Amino acid sequence: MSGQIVRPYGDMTGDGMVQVSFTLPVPHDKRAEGAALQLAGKMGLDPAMLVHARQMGDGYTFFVVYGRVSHLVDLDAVRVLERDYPLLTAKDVNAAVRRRMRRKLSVVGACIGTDAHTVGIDAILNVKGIAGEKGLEYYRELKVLNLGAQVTVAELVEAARVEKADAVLVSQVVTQRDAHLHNVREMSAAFREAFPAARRPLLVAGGPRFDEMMAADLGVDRIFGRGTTPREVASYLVHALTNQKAVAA
Ligand code: B12
Repeated sequence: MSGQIVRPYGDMTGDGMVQVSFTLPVPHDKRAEGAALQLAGKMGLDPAMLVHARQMGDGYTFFVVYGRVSHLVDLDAVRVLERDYPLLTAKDVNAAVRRRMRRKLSVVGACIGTDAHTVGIDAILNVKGIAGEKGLEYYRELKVLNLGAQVTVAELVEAARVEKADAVLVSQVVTQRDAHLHNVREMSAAFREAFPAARRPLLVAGGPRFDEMMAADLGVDRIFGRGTTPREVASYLVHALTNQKAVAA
């Protein structure tokens, strides 16, 4: 159906215009600008216009190129992970935990590996929260331990054991050399090794550059991407732990 096919919009509906930015390891001169246009051409931008070029330190130039692509987007072929659980208020989350678990739901969170970007996990866990929503610490029926940055997998497993964690929340922001993927795989393997299946905590990974469809591949129960809010996470925990998983007393 033609209504399901769209093209990028730049100056006019359906004109296919897009803007891309990238850096080349060359000093800024005429040849560098030509190189940027060559790359844009190979990426399928035709015509391609250089709209910005600025040297970034010695020997690197940052470019913005505006141009036309001929590709079409088929909206029917788009596959995304839709939220498949209800979004609850804090009051409903607390009530569900009280009613179904009859004890506090224990959450342990950390930023693992060498990653020191704690703003994301803090936004989800700490009272101050994000986007006008309070973090999980605010929920009376959740017991939250935020281990902070650069936590090793061994430390995380041990903390989960001591805290009798129902859920372990891991943040990964740095993606250089796919560190986020390697670290999460290592973490999930360690939890599978350390806990029998029935007692393994729910494993949740989050960060701005994860593909939410990769949970099974990474061995975790759920992935949350950029723009996640604490309420979405609290609602998911309640859904997963009080509906689907046998809750260990
Ligand atoms: C602040 C910042 C820093 C601060 C971090 C301070 C801190 N205490 O966190 C400092 C200055 C220390 C820093 C250092 C570095 N940084 Co930095 N940093 C940033 C910056 C500007 C913002 C990140 C941020 O705070 N975002 C705001 C939070 C709220 O968003 P978020 O993390 O996406 O979190 C949300 C979701 O993703 C999700 N979420 C995240 N985690 C989790 C976890 C769970 C369980 C769930 C459910 C959800 C969830 O929910 C959150 C709320 O919506 C980004 C660029 C950018 N604009 O994003 C670069 C950036 C992340 N940094 C980068 C780099 C390269 C570095 C350094 C390597 C730089 C250097 N050469 O030293 C070091 C690495 C240090 C280290 N060991 O990790 C790169 C990473 C590139 C890559 N491909 O990996 C970025 C993208 C900048 C860039 N464009 O180059 N950085």
